[in-house]
Order: sequence, then structure tokens, then C-alpha cells
Amino acid sequence: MTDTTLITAGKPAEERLVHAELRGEVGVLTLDHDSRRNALSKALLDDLNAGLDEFSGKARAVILRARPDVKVWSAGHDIGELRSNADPLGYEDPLEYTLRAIRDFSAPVIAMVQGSVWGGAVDLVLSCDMVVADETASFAITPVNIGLPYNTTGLLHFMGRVPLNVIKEMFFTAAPVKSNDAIRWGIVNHLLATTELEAFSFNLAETIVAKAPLAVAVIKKQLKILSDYQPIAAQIFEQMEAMRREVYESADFQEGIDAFLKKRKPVFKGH
Ligand code: YXS
Repeated sequence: MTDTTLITAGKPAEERLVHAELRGEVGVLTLDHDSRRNALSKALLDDLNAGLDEFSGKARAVILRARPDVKVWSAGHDIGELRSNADPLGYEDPLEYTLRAIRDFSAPVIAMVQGSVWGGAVDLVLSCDMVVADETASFAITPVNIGLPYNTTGLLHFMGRVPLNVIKEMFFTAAPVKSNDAIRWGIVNHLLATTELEAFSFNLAETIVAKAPLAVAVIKKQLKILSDYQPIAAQIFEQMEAMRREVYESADFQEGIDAFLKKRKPVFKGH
């Protein structure tokens, strides 16, 4: 029987929005804020990052999951925390920090997905090294629902994983991609029946744990360096940032946030 250690460094378990436990050398991060549909608030992300930090040097594979049988894996960025007067997905944004932390973590991170995934949580899933899902999983990237211009690194995350025509359909429609399309389009590595998902995910993690950790870590880092290597002229980058600024400073973006928070349909006027 694998020994399990619940990590509660600095915070009692009942206050944590993400639980961290070590099952042998498999770290398990469980999103647990269903009342807010696991929205990626700074508070939730702080708990996720604290758990990941605790796994450093101890976990040879990590599983990122929600509680069993949730309808919503994560509702994405906490819209109430989106700033409309500055880049809402800037380098220092808590979600961007977490995406980097997962991509930089020495061991592979497996996203185990049940339920719907929204907005920035799709970027979170794609920032994991592998995705295992069941038939209840769906993936919707939703900036056009609130008038937000996605950031360049985020678009590159998608371009590294999904064909361009599929990315355009996902971003332009914000429609949830159902599990059978998610496997077909390469968003998901393995699609399982709900009853098999957990055992398969832990078996995948244990397989990785049994391999040489230094080789696994360096290959993960090499692949990150190679896939992140997207030469782009400074002037082009500045041009894109100027284009994005026009959008996130627009009245439409403020309207998108207000409409969500007031639970009404947004009325976008194109400025
Ligand atoms: O009414 P209360 O106070 O109980 O709160 C409700 C929701 O307002 C809240 N909640 C959220 N709060 C902040 N940010 C969110 N993303 C968020 N999602 C939900 O949680 C409470 C329960 O939600 P409710 O009643 O709607 O649950 P439901 O089961 O009826 O519906 C679940 C969802 C996920 C279908 C629904 O909550 C929803 O559509 N949420 C928004 C999903 C979304 O658009 N996410 C994208 C966020 S923006 C983002 O991630 C990126 C920046 S981007 O825009 O680029 O994609």
C-alpha cells in the first residue's frame, strides 16, 4: 500500500482551495472550490503553487485534478479579478505565473480531467505535459465572450498543440470542444470511461515515477526550450501588444466583465 502524505504546510487542510498530497512519489493536486466552480482566483492559485513547491524534490510525477465527478473541472480565470485598465493576462498575472510554474516543474504534470474546462483553465490543462480525460470532459476557450484579447504566449501554447483551423474555431466560437473531438484534435492524450480515468491516470504516473528521474526532467526541459523557441522581432511583438492594448482598454472588455458579474448578456458595440 503506497504511503500517502497530506501536505498542509502553512494552512489547515479545510482552508485550502487546492489539496496537495504525496502518494509515494506521485504528487496529487486536487482543485476543491466547487462553490466557485474552481475559478482560478489568486487564492486558489496560491494554494496550487504552494502544493507544487512542496512536491519539489519529492514528486517524480504530478496529477492535477478536481474532486471526483465534478460537473465543472474549472471555470477559468476568476472574472472578478480581471483588470480592465491594464493587460488582464500580463506576465505577473497569478494564472500566468502558475502556467510557468507547471511548465518549469522538474517532473511531468498530468491533467486528469472530468467535467467542463473554461477559459484560462484550458491553457492550464494545455500547460500540463499530458491530458487524460473522461467522456464528460469539454474544453471552451472564451475570451470572445468577454471581449478579452488573449496573450501571445497563451496563443503559442495552443499553436504548439492544436491545428490552426481548430484553434480559430475554438477562439472565434468559444464553443465547448466535446471529449470525442478533444481526442481527435490532440487536446487530450487518452479518453477513458469515467470508471477507468483515475486508475489509468495513476498508472501513467507510476510508470513515469519508475523511470530515471534525471533523464525525464532534462527531456521535459529540452522540449520546453525547443517548443518555446519562437523567434519574433521586437517590433512585431510591440505591434501585437499595441493591438491587444486597444482591445483590453475598450469599452467592450469592460462591458464583458460587467455583464458576467451582473449575470446579464453583454452588448458589444465594437469599441
Ligand atoms: O452567483 P454566485 O455568487 O454563486 O457565483 C457563481 C458564479 O458567478 C461563480 N463563477 C465564477 N466567478 C468568477 N469567475 C468565473 N470564471 C466564474 N465561474 C463561475 O461561481 C458560482 C457558481 O457558478 P454558476 O452558478 O454559474 O454555476 P453553473 O454550474 O450554473 O455554471 C458553471 C459554468 C462554468 C458554466 C458557469 O459558471 C460559467 O459559465 N462560468 C464562466 C466560465 C467562463 O467564461 N470562464 C472564462 C473566464 S475568463 C478566462 O478564463 C480567460 C481570461 S479568457 O476569457 O481569455 O478565456
